[in-house]
Order: sequence, then structure tokens, then C-alpha cells
Amino acid sequence: MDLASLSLGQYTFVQNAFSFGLAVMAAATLFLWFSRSHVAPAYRMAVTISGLVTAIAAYHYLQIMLSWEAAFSVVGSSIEVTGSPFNQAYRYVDWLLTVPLLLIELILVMRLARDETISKSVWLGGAAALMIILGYPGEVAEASGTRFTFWVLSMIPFIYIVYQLVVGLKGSISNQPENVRGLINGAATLVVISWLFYPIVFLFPLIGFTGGAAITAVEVGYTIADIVAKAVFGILILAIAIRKSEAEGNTQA
Ligand code: RET
Repeated sequence: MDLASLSLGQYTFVQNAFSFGLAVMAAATLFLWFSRSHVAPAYRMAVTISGLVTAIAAYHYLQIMLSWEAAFSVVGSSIEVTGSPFNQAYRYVDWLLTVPLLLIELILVMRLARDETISKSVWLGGAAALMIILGYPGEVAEASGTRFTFWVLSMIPFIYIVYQLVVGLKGSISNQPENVRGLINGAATLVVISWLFYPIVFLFPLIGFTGGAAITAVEVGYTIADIVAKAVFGILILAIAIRKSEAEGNTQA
């Protein structure tokens, strides 16, 4: 990653994106946790985990932002690198923890049979962890060939997850109460679309973005995708939980 090629404008833009990400994640955490009492006990775990995901992300956005700040020094209108590396491991550790949890949120809010909940969580959560672990060596590689090789490897569990969400959950979704089927389908679609962003953003440096523009596009791209995949998705899970609680006749709102 050639940090020295960043302009002051690009540095500030990325810094603002991280700051916005931190604010959204922290606010979503409070909102989700305070809303727990609006759902029936059976759905509280899903809402708790949604807030846990945004809490983990808020912490990592703070670390990412501090690492970004430490990598540059701005004097007047000029920008220089300090030599302190920008630590991308924060992002991948964040994903390693949160991506399996996001899938578990969706599985929990569906309230499937116990065996199905456990087996789906293990398989989808395990595939998600594998996908992130395989992506990291590519993200930090300087050589394009290495970046591409790990992209291909990481795409294997990615395609498995997308297939499971599009096809595997279909049967379970048709067993859900009618008033939430649309929302659950919406949540599964949101996962697929927001997740598609990541492997595309990862490829930016290989498809013509260079220097400061590549770094800016990747960092801002991941931040937008994270906000949709964690905060917007978390709110959707809450909405599903509220509607299911209402349908089952035990609102506490
Ligand atoms: C990587 C490496 C290149 C190939 C693929 C990737 C997929 C990443 C995904 C990340 C999802 C993150 C979420 C985060 C937070 O909410 C690792 C970029 C397929 C799908 C949902």
C-alpha cells in the first residue's frame, strides 16, 4: 500500500468516512440494545447480537481511524507519511468476529428448530470465518497475482454462503408467518447485495485504480458496505423481531 501517494483531500475524505462509520456503529448499538424490550423474549438474542456486531465495529472503527491518523502528518496544506503503518488487520479481525455473528442474527430471528439453528449457524458461520481468513493474505499482499489468488480462494466459501442464503433458506422462509416473509426475504437479499460489494471493492486495485485513488476507493468502499451490512441490517433484524412478536401476540411496546 503506497500511502505516500495520497493527497491531502484523499486523506481527509477517508478520515471523515471512518469518523462517520464510528458514529453510525456507536449510535446503532445504543438504539438496538435499548430496543430489546420491544421484542418478545424469544427474539431478544437476535437483537442483542445485532447490537454486539455494531459495538465490535465501533471499537474497530476507532482503532482504524487512530491508525490512519498516526500514519500521516499534516502540516498546513501539505501531507507526509510518518512511517507508522496503516494497520489493516483491524478490519479483518472485525470481520472475523462480526460476519459469522451477522449470519447467526438472521438464523436466530427465523426461530427455526433447535437442530436446524445449530447446524446452519455452524456451517454458515464457519464458511464466513474461512472466507475472511483466506482474504487477508491477499489484502496485505503487494503483488497483484497474490491479491487475485486469495480473492479466488475466498470466493469459494463466499459463493457457498450466497447459495445457502438464496436457495437453502427458501424452504425455511416459506414456513415463516406471512407478515414477515417479505422482511426476511429483504434481509437475505440485503446480505447478498451488501456482501457482493466486498469482493468487488477488493478488486479495485486490480482494475485500474492506482495509488491514492485505489486506497481511497477501497477504504471508503468497505466503510459504506460495513454500514449497510451491520447497522442497516441490524435495524431490519429488529423490525422482523418486532413484527414476529406482534404476530405472536406478545408485544411489550
Ligand atoms: C474478501 C476477500 C476477497 C474475496 C471475498 C471477500 C469477502 C468479504 C466479505 C465481507 C463481509 C463483511 C461484512 C462485514 C461487516 O458487516 C474478504 C474481501 C469474497 C463478504 C459483512
